[in-house]
Amino acid sequence: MKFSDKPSIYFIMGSRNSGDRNPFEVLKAALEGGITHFQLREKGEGALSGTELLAFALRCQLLCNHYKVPFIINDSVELACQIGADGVHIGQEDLSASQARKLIGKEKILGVSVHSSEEARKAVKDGADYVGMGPVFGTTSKADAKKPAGVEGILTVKKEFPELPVVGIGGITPGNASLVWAAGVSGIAVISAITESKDIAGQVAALQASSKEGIRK
Ligand code: 3NM
Repeated sequence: MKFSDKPSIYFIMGSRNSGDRNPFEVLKAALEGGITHFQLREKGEGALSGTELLAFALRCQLLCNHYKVPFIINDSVELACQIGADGVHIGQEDLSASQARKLIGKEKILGVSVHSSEEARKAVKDGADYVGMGPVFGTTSKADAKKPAGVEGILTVKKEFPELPVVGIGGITPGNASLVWAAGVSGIAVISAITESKDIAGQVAALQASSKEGIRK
């Protein structure tokens, strides 16, 4: 269930990301298309909370379980533990990765967003299974996103930690993903490339195909 040698297509979505479409239909189409990981990231205006978020998360989890795709929760270790999610993803502003690892146990997936080698070093020490690095390109999906960083940071982290799975994020599409794969990532994480696509399964296939254009290490 953790990161493997297979290129990972890591889909991220919350209830506010699917526009006019039913989020469960979008998630189902993405799962059908072959995403390898799903992260529930509930943010923004009108974000669900409490029992509504719990119900939403449980439906997403059921779908992911059906397709045997790891179900990862952004930020809330509490929610992840409550429903037995497969993992959590945390940022630098959340609780520390070592605290998160203690709370979720050894078997669950722990992902940490990092922006430098120093943060990556700490994430590794704290027990992260993978790190997310971004935004690689410009993104409109994250209100407080930093400036696009390109792939330099990814190259630096991969040099120091060749075995550490790195997932690139931010503005990634089938058209530019090969640049990210070429930097040595294990996976690419996307929101809008999938949520805004008319042909979701085709888009997931195109993201997968892009990994063959890049030179994966
Ligand atoms: N985190 P899209 S960028 C959730 O830089 C998220 O850490 C980022 O959405 C980071 O694929 C981002 O639509 C948004 O650009 C990714």
